[in-house]
Amino acid sequence: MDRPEQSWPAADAERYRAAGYWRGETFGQVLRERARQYGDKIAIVGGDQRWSYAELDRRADAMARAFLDSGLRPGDRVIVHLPNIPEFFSVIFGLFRAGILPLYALPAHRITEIEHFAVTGGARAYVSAQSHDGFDYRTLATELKARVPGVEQVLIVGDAGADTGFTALADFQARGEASTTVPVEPASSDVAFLQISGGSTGLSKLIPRTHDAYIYTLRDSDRICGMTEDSVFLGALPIAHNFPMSSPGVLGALYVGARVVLSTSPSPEAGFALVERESVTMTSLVPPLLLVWMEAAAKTHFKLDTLSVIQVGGAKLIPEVARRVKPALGVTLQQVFGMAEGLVNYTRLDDPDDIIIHTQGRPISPDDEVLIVDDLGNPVPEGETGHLLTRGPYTIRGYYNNEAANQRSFTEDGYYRTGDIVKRLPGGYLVVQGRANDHINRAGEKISAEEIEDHLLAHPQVFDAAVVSVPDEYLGERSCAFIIPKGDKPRAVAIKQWIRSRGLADFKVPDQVVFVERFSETAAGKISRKELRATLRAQLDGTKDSA
Ligand code: OOB
Repeated sequence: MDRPEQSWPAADAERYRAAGYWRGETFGQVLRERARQYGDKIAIVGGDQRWSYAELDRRADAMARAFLDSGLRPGDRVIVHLPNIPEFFSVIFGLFRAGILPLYALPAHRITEIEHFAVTGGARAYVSAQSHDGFDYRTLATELKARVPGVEQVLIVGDAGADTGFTALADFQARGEASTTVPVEPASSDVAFLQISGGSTGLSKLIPRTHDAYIYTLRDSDRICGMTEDSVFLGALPIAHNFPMSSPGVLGALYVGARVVLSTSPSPEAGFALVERESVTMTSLVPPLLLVWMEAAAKTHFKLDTLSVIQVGGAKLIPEVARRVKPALGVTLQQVFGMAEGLVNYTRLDDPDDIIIHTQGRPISPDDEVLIVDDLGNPVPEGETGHLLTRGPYTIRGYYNNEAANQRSFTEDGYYRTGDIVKRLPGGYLVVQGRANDHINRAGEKISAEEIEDHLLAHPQVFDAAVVSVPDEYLGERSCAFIIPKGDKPRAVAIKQWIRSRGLADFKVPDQVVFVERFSETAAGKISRKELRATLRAQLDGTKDSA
């Protein structure tokens, strides 16, 4: 690992190996092994491409050689900013084999987020698609190269554009095919890639995940979720996110020799056609999408009867909706409560309905340690609500190169402070009650209030700003920006446009803008932003945009 404080203490590591969790496998070896076992069996379906395990293995080899020949070295970081397309896999498995770390960005991210990842991750290359969802990523890449000189190379899936200096991925791979470079296999205890945190306070942090620990979650997730070599998993959510990537997700599917089907849109229109055509057995959704899928299923002419499990997570699923899943879709619902930092909880497929409907599941591992504590850090009595702390065989012990965040987010004895407020039922099942800190969980997308406030404060007509979450029937939570104007009051639409113009993901644009003359006496007297936000949230009560 890069820095000792990010790794597990030697005694814990030894315990996790002895328990058979960490088996010394790397992603590169796993793919080689599956290509040997499954050869021509189709591994990945996306657009008009169908790649077998052997084909993916061959492409990954070529990519690994091309990355090394291009001057990248083991341990370097590369931003992977791709939608749900097969090339996602040739790129990441190529990087894994070369010992280079992918840093996963979400398709919704824009220049400001990507620049932050490039700088904090010290990225040397950027890989994106020509365009997706009406956005041309080549313009982002041009801006990125101008802003961050450390990003030396840009690879584009599709047309790299004239005079951009970018390389088309197909050409890059062809170079790798002609090369004789032999990559050196990384160690299984090495960091395989960097995930990004939801960014509960301030900007997103980078999460180092090792081969050993991540592959362990795939193996046990496959078992818990019933993923076998006969399964067909539909990647409908953006697969760069930890949930559809590994719970058990697309990587869990490949781990066990199943088939991955990729949808570039999470809509039921796109998803249902693929379910019927590819006989999909399992997929994962966030709660608002589940609602849309249930509604659409009542009217669709597509056959969905191969679907047997739908997993729902990323944000709280309310019991009233959970109860309707089986009748509406004829599938088993599995609730998933996880985090990119590690801990993942699942309801088990054979749990009684009551557990499946009312809880967010229990941890993957018998060695996941879960502590529920009060504000002072003392354990609460069993069954009572408190802050969730956790450590275990796949929960990180520290963020990548971020000592300040590590001080805040980890206890001295290595527990990760999740920021979630939960209670624990008999059997270890967790029920999520809310968040301790001010992030907004908008349909599973995490937004840091602080990050948006900083951008609002940069507006010339904003004197002060506070961003809060508001309960929303459809999204779970939406965002509301309270603004004290400076001089002429701007219009709400102009404020929203401002956030967009700052080069941020669209989901971070405040859903609602409310202008106030001042923060009320009680609120203004508060010392912390956190208390101010709480006071403002309480005062909201169905208010609409001010302008
Ligand atoms: C998943 O990962 P992240 O890193 O985007 O977000 C983690 C946070 C959790 O700390 C919690 O606040 C919230 O998302 N969350 C849920 C939830 N699942 C996640 N809140 C309530 N109910 C749930 N079922 O979101 C993630 C990673 C792996 C698997 C599943 C989700």
